[in-house]
Amino acid sequence: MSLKGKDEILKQLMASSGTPVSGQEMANRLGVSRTAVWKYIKELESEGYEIGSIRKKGYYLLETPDVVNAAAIQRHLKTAEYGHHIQYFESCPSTQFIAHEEAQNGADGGTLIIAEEQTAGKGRLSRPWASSARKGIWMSLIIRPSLMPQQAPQMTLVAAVAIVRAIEEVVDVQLTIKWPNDILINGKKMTGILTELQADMDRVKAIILGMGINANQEEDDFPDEVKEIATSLKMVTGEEVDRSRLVAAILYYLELYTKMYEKNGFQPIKLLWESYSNTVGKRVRAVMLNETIEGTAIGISRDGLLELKLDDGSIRGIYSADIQLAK
Ligand code: BT5
Repeated sequence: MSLKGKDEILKQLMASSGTPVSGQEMANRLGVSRTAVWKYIKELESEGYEIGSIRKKGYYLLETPDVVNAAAIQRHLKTAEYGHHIQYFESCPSTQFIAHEEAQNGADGGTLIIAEEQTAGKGRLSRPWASSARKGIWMSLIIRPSLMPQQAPQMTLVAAVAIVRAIEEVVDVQLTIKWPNDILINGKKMTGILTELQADMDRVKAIILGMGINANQEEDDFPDEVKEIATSLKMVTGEEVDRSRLVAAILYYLELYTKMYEKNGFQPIKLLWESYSNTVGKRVRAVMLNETIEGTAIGISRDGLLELKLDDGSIRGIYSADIQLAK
């Protein structure tokens, strides 16, 4: 886990939990001068960290701003691989674009790209994704699982289950999953997932898992077009969520379930997924690019397709669609 100087200092201050760490000691550990350490400290203060200092004893952390940078996330991290490399941006067009580039340039599996704000966040079919500053979790994880390209779409469902499990661990809320990529609270969208693929004909090179999680927004933080349909964890519970703790929990469950999927296939994930589904058993309308069909959702197949029983009794597997509950 290699961190830049400033991050390394932040990590040391966090690890000491309030006990002063001497500037000289930090300088020695990093192999830099004491003036360099002082500059890093000033930089951290300008980012909102409150750092105290006691003569002859050193620096200690008084207050941490709510940020989702590498040091904040890695403090909670329990994974073997995911999240050990983190690229953090105050603002960027889309973490998904950056992750694609990094994956093409050979970034390790488990590399996370995360931003406080996206100016051109996107959903499926290039729909816009509202990503207001410092309120949500906007991140893209590069994974390199040993899967065939046709197994990649199921990763959306693997990710949905992982995110639900992680949120349940951190926040007391009731969540449901709407096939394929929405996590809902009381019928409103709280999380969207965008799974994209870099592959040869017979081998996945990288999957870019884009996750947009509404954590601490108020209703007014959403643009008018999504106000009616969107919600955040804070809007439901009334409490601020510790975003970096939630990110670490999500990475933990993503690693666990991705490994499970690679090793044991889709069946265990399918059972978990169905237990959270708000779609199974309901009459739904599936809006696809060139047709719309209605039927009763009876489950998901071994391959992650949504299975609809149509009025003529036939069963149809849906690969990709927007699902609406039929009246
Ligand atoms: C999705 O698409 O739900 C996938 C969203 C993935 C976003 C992440 S953020 C990190 C990474 N970087 C990116 O640029 N993207 C990924 P889809 O199923 O197509 O849903 C898009 C629709 O959700 C929009 O057309 C709106 O109706 C609605 N929407 C937009 N922003 C929203 C928000 N913040 N919360 C809830 N709904 C939203």
